[in-house]
Amino acid sequence: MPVVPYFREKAEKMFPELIETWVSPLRTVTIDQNEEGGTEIHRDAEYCTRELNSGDEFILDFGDHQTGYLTLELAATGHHPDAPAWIELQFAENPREFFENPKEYRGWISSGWIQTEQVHVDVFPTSLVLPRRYAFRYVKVRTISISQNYHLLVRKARVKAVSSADDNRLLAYKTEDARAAQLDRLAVRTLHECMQKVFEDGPKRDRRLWLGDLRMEALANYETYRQNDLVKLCLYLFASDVTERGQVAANVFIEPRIEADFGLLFDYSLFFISTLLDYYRQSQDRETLEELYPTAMKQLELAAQLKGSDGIIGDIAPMGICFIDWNLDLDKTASAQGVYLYCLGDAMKLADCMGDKEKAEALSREYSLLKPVSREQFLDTTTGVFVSGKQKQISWASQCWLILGGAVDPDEGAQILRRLEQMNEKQVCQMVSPYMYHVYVDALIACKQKEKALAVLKEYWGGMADEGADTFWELYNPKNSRESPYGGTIVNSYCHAWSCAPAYFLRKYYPSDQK
Ligand code: RAM
Repeated sequence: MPVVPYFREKAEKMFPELIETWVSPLRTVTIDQNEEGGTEIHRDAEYCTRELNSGDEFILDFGDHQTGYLTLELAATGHHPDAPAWIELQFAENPREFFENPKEYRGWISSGWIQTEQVHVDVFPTSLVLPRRYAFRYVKVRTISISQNYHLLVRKARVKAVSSADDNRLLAYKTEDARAAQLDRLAVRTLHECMQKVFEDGPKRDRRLWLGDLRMEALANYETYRQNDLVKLCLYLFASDVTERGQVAANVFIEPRIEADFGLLFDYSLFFISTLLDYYRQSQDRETLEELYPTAMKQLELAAQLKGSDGIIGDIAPMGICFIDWNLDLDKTASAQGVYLYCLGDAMKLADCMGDKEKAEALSREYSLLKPVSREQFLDTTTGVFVSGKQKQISWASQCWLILGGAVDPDEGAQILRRLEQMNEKQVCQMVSPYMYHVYVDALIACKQKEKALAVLKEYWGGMADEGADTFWELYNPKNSRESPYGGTIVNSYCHAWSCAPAYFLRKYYPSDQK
């Protein structure tokens, strides 16, 4: 994709230093699976007291989610080692990962993401420093083969944990509500782990800057760490490598050099507008607004070309595909219209901030025109809810996005959401990711349903907490614990920043116990 050198050079100077913290395991454990598929964790004899032979194993528990580099101090006892120690390491964010067989994974994304490693060690004592960064709370160390003439000792294990989130800057969140406090704590930890050189989506996978994820991470960041320069860097990274037509990518690699990925997502490109608007509102950084405003407006312009004469977004292929949620059955026609409306509204506000009066007025006219048109096009008069596509699919996503887009007023939006709740679940295409649940909570708040929004936060994110989460997950379908769009849960990420919504919503809308 064509590089924009000025933005590239600016971005290159903005990468943050990572804060390094050495963390030792809290305890050694055993983990068993129970009949319901859950896991049970028990304390075990300390790892450093053991003399290991072939086939022995132990699990280190680091007490919380870590993102970093593991070092093991290895030694040998007995006769002089006459063969290498062959060791396997397995890292798990969620203990369930230990019960999934990597060899059985047949999914469509690379099994290279599965966090296992095998090493051969010839000479003792030695410090075994793993070169790759891992995301985990637990590490299983298993000896595949040790010669009968000696035993292996792991004298010490520790991890050099890395993050660009500075805990000294973390704003306090005070509440008497234990559940809210718990959700906030887990959400902040999730964000902390994903704040690296950029806002990553997840430190296990894809370890990369995605625009849709960035929008939500930035929102949570404004309520927590307020490291706004990291948002700024990410915006410049997206602006620094755009398609020939000027579309920003859905995600960007930063190593070995900055390079946009080739896959394009219609909705993610549009969210450049909202992310810039949110950033400007928080930072009042005029220079960035002025420099990136044309890139933002370009996204709207490209999307506007997809509208038919009726004002409805048609074939979105020229801008890639529409993401919305990881539910593969979802019809995205109505959601795409909602996202367009939502970003049109934000573009209008952005033009206003810029003092670009003419543009702001033109967008405002378009917005007023398109809201009723979208309502009419997608609202089904029989059921009273929005439908999408030829099959007239009813989904949570369509309702939430058209509500957020302003196709209906808050009262009607609230009625629509209530109607959906009363429908038979089988009739409704469900949400499967915290990303989409964030949008649902947002829609509830837009419809002045704060009580309900809080209940959803507590029930959905609380569900993950009750399953033992240390950080919130990429996918969570309370009705299907095997939910994965990838063809296997072993590659799912269990620390995914698009799920840090509780820190954003709780702190912004329910401060100091005003529930
Ligand atoms: C997943 C990523 C990311 C998301 C994209 C669309 O693979 O982990 O979080 O934004 O999909």
